[in-house]
Amino acid sequence: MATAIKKPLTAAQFKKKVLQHLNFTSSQTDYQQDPTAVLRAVCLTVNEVVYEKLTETNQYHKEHKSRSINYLSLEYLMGRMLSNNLHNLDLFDVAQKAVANLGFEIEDIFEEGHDLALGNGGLGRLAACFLDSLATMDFNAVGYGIHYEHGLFKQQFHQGRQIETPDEWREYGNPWEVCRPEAVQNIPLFGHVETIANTDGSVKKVWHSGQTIKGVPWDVPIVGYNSKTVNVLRLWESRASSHFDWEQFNSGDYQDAHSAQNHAETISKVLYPNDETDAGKELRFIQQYFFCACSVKDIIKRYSQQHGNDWSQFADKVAIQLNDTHPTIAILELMRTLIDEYDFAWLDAFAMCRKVFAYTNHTLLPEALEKWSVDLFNKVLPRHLELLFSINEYFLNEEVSKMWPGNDQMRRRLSLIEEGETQMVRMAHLCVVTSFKVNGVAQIHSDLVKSDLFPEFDQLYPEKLTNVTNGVTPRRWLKACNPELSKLLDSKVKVDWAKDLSSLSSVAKFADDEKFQQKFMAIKHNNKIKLAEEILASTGVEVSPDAIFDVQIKRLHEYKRQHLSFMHILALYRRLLADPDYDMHPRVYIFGAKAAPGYYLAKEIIYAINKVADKVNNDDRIKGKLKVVFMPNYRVTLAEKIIPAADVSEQISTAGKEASGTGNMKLALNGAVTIGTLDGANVEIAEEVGDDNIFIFGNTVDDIKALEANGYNPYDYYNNDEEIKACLDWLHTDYFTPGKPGELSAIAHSLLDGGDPYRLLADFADYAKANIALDKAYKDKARWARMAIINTAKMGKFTSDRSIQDYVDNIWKLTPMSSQG
Ligand code: CBF
Repeated sequence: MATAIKKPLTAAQFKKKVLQHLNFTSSQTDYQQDPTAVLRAVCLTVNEVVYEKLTETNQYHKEHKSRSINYLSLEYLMGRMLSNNLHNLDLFDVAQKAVANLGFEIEDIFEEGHDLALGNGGLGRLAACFLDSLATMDFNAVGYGIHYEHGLFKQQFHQGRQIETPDEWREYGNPWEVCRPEAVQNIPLFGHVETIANTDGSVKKVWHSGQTIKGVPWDVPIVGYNSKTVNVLRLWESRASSHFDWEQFNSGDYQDAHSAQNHAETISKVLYPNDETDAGKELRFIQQYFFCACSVKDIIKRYSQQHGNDWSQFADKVAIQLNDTHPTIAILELMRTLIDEYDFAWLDAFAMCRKVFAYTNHTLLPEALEKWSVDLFNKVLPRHLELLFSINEYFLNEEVSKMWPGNDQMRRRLSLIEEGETQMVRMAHLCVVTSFKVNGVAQIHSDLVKSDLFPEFDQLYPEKLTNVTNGVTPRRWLKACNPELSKLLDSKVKVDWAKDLSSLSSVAKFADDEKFQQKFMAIKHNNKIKLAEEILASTGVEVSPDAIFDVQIKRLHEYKRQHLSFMHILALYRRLLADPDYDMHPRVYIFGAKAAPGYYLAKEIIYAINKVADKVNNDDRIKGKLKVVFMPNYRVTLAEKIIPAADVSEQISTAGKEASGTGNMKLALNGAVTIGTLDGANVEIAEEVGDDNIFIFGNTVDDIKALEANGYNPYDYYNNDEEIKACLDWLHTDYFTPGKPGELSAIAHSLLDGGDPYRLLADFADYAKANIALDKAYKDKARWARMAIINTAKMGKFTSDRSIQDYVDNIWKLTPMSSQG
């Protein structure tokens, strides 16, 4: 297992198979003009290798009855699959040659592919990185999610404003998925619960559902890198349990004959485009239950195929990870199944759930901690609500009251039900009570989970709360996206760094080597030239690759503070207008971000950045020293182009708000130097690269708490800092929006009268100072090259392989294929 896997095909064989698929699978002989057909044929060729490995993987785990991890996530941000699969199968060169022989550049073929954008941001991308690592490390894992018809919306700008259009990622099919009719599930919803008295005095509960939805699984193979494993991501599509009303259709009522079908299909129609906030819709609740119920049934089915009706080994063979609270209902579904369908005693079922589930918390933002109304629960899942109440009763009486006797306040605080005008179910509490481990996603975040979010739970269950710092797959985020840098690293590192990222630390010894510095920075320069072309094509703005490429790419959210960088851009622009010789190295600010469609201020920030960009980019007075571009439709594929070209990585969230971040890791891995706050994984990045190789600024978590304790007043900064005042006042004028004064006022309002909820003004001066230090460092070419190299060399900790190993050792307790004999 540990040895390198033999190349499965030669270039000649690969080409032959592509031609065969063009001829016999799609009857497309005229392929020279049709790169889409070539893409499809290439994918089908790759799939031949993939499915053979998938069969072997399945057989192995069946024979060995391996313990599995079942990753439940409402989001997977997979991006494109072809390049990644080719790299992981060691077929990249082979495919490149074969495709060149057919008259195409492999990159042009990649461009024909669609992103699988079934996620919003960090959480969904993390899930994708974890699947890659699990397969690479030969663990038995299944990812479960929803087969959304429309993934994350496409973003365009119209006169600077975000416009959303639907994502049609599989309008004409997706070569990477296969439907599995043999694994369809039927999912009940609504209805009522009947209580039947047994002759022995006990009662049996029977849920009579009001509707049944069909869950149809689509499997996307997940190919490990240089490993034996191909796992699957199983995505559930909702369909009506019967097609349509045939009689109604025949009687001419065409519309209504389809209504049940339309209703059922709505469940998997769209990904909710909110990042970290609860959409609060019944449909979202049903989505969650639908995919959890399908997945739990599937997990039980897979287990039963190996162990029949013997439940004694279930908890030894099955672990279920809840990716945030979105899949929490899986807990209640397993409880219900064990009790109602397999006659488990309540306590045994509860004990089983406590051995099987583990939960990852991804945010402290209160608005993102999901709560569902008891009424909604009762309407959609009446039986589950009963079970929830019974868990709550047990928990409060047997655990809370025993730990804190007579403490009603504590019972209220910890209860799974929040009392108030409307009773709400606290999903995170249910997770903590019922999971055997709960983890945060970076050390500082996990510490805050313990100290600020769940301190009482930490007292109650001392070993339960833990940390697993996030990571990213170096296969996609270095090897595939930055081929030139990868080659340079190959030449210096003797082991396969893509599988052992800590081996890159050996490159640190070349950080002062002039020749190596030149090569490293020449690669960065080439990547910047390519990105400059992309920027010109997508925004019409010409930028110089000699400028500093300063990158902020992530979802748009106030806590991430894109508007801090925006304010600083205004400040630089002012300085340049006041003094065109103002000493700064030319800088290009590159933004990429989608705003949730209903998030007003986030959209105003996009608009403001675009408007200021229009002005700045066309102002000859500043001699091209400052450029601002907002690249539309930020997604995985665009990130793969931006990250290798970044000089500076902006990680400037308010301390305590960004749970971890993963873009920070990807950018540093590709030699970008971070300017950031002591937040999320920035703290650990700083520890790894050392203070000399990162620009840390701003208030710490404790400072922010102190500021708040003293009564934070944004006007203190406005009145005492001439630059802040001038920049905020500028936004009320029509300088950037001729004839329309006040069009950019929303940001100023939120920072002043709105109370500056993310303490931007408190960090502004220090951020500006850190930027001066950064500018100075960049002007010193050798110093900057050293910093960039050290960043790449010291990112070993942040491979998702390390995260997965932490989960395996401390939470999941899995054994890889190779060690099972
Ligand atoms: O843990 C993965 C990421 O999750 C989020 O995106 C989330 O959705 N809660 C966090 O905001 C990120 O900090 C984190 O890296």
